[in-house]
Amino acid sequence: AIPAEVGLITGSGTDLAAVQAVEIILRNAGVQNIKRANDNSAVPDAQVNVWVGGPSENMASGSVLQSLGTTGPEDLQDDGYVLASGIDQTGHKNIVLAGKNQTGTFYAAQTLRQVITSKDSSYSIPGLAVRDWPKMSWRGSIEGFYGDPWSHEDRLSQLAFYGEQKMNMYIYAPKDDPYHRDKWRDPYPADKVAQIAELIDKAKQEHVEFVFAISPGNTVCFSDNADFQALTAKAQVMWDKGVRSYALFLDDINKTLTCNADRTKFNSDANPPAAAQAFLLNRFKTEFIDTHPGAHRLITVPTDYANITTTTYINRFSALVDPSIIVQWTGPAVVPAGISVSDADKAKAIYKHDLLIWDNYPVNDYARDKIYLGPLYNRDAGLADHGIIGLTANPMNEAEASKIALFSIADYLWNPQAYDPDSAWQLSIKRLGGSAAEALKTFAENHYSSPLNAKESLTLRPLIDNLWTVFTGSGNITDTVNQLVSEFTKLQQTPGILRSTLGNANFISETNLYLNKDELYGKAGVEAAQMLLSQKRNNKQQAAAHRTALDTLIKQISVITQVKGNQVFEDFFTRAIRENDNWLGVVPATPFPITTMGTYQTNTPNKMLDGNLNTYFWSNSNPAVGDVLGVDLNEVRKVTNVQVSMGKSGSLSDYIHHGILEYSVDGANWTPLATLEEQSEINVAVDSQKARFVRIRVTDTQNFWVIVREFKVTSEAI
Ligand code: LTM
Repeated sequence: AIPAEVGLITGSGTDLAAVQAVEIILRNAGVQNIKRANDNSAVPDAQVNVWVGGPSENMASGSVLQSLGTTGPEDLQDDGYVLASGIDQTGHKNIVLAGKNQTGTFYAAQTLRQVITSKDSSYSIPGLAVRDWPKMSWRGSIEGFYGDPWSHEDRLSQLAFYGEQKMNMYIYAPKDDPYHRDKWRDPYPADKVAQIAELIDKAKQEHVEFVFAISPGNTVCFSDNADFQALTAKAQVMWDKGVRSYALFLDDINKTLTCNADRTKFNSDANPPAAAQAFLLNRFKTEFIDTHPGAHRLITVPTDYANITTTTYINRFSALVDPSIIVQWTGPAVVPAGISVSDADKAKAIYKHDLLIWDNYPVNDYARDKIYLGPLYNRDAGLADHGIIGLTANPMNEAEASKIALFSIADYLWNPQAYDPDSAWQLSIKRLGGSAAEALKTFAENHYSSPLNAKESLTLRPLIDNLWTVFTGSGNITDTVNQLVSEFTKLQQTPGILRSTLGNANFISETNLYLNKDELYGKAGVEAAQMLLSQKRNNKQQAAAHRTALDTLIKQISVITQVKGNQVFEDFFTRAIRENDNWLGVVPATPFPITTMGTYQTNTPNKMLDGNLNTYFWSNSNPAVGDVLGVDLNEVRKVTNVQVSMGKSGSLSDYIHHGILEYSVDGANWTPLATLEEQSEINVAVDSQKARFVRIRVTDTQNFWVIVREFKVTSEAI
């Protein structure tokens, strides 16, 4: 048990931020009196003594660790630590936080916070010995997105969060900070310098490396002295404020050399832009980094940054750029579905430099109507052993909401072997949600999927599927509907609960429109489920009342265009309305297109059912794994043949390259008909199977959109 009075023993070299953190942790654990001492004075007379600092900071901690039967952190790698608690041979209770270095001690404090438990307002710590160290050397974020940069308050809050999560790098590179990119030559105004200086100090306190980045590539004359002076002058201002790490970024620029001096100097090279860029990077390295003792390795990102096969540009860039410079790489794609060790090996072989991943998750600058509140997926555990020295994640413009994903990323980076995305996510929700964790979970799981990992509405989706199974077959419809209603009611109440109890005003304002839309989705879901129940009970009056309410809510939802619709809910409402129309006899039971993909221009899904091979459905992006398209026959029929024609002249590759053709009676349980690999024309005879739905489900990623000229299902009435 943690008593009301504890001793706190520090050494002359003990990390101050660690001591401060320990004091706050102890106070939060009910400690009222902290008796301070240092390592060469008498040990405080307290029931529990807390020793902060490893042998390099606090002379006494080694022997206390020994008396607890634990060895010190000396053999750990940098930033590792030992956290031990127990009773020594003389019966004294001790807690020791011993880092290999100061950062390690700071991390021991972060772990101390996590291992204290509370029950009935008393606090305790288990007897333990933790020996812990990071697998990945650099773990952090890069504010590298387009659109509204984070506010100063956002950044301070991020840095505090990184300290807690043992992340140690923050790269300042907001694309739309004018002084970072467009007006890179202009000095930051004094008020901005003052703010950045505050960030630098905060980062230091949180043991986070603050990397100051400039993106001059669009307008710089690479060989020009005046431009070089402008660059170093800007870097010097930040040096004076405490920056020791720099990045010069060259992503998303035109490779054409814009000034005569560059053309004269580099045009004879095998790749002039690579030669020009390497010249500037190397000059900055020798004339700025090397002349500033204490400066850390320069970081860059090349213009081809998402490759695993080489280009002439990459060949020259990697040959010419000084080997000490760290190169950022986004993985095998700009927004990759995953990053494997084989990708890392290929990247290392072509870039030939230490690689720091610029991970474009959970960034949403290319989809400003979505937020990604799921964990990081599909990064191989072994990346650190394959030339990757770290990973900085590019987050969303929504800073507070980004913390859910960043939590999982910190977890992955510290110990990739033990990383489990789903449990990291659960823990993240628990820590960030506090007493509102349950509501935060409901909210987050309905905004879960990254574009490449379609896993939306984790709780509601199976309940909706189950409803359709029971609705079209047998089972207790009342219970099934009640379960769904209760979950949709939870969704409806979630925004109110988060607004009143999350205690994070910035999270609420960032996600306000999402919360508004979810509240309406919750209400609409209740109405849709109840409409279907009334229909089953043949209660026309009640069904009509729910239908009217549903129609009104759907209109209100559609007004919030700034937030993309939730496909699971939209599909549920579409089908519920169709079931209702069919029941009322409003529309004849004609086949209806189903798809989870968006539409390009006017090439709407109904065009794949119009019997005309010259018109087609065209998706507006590459399909994600799990995306579907097909037909709802509107009643169960005997299917005898399925014929699908995809792609068209001029866009021959626009078809589903990897998929499964499958059918279903209820729209929830599916039976495979054929595996589709690289087939744009499909013709499958079916042995009079009973089905109402036939679809193709995407099973792998591809870099082509999808065109379906015709999706023809031949069937007979039962
Ligand atoms: O990824 C890189 C290297 N550059 C840009 C980022 O600034 C941007 O945020 C992401 C996501 O849109 N894509 C990029 O290409």
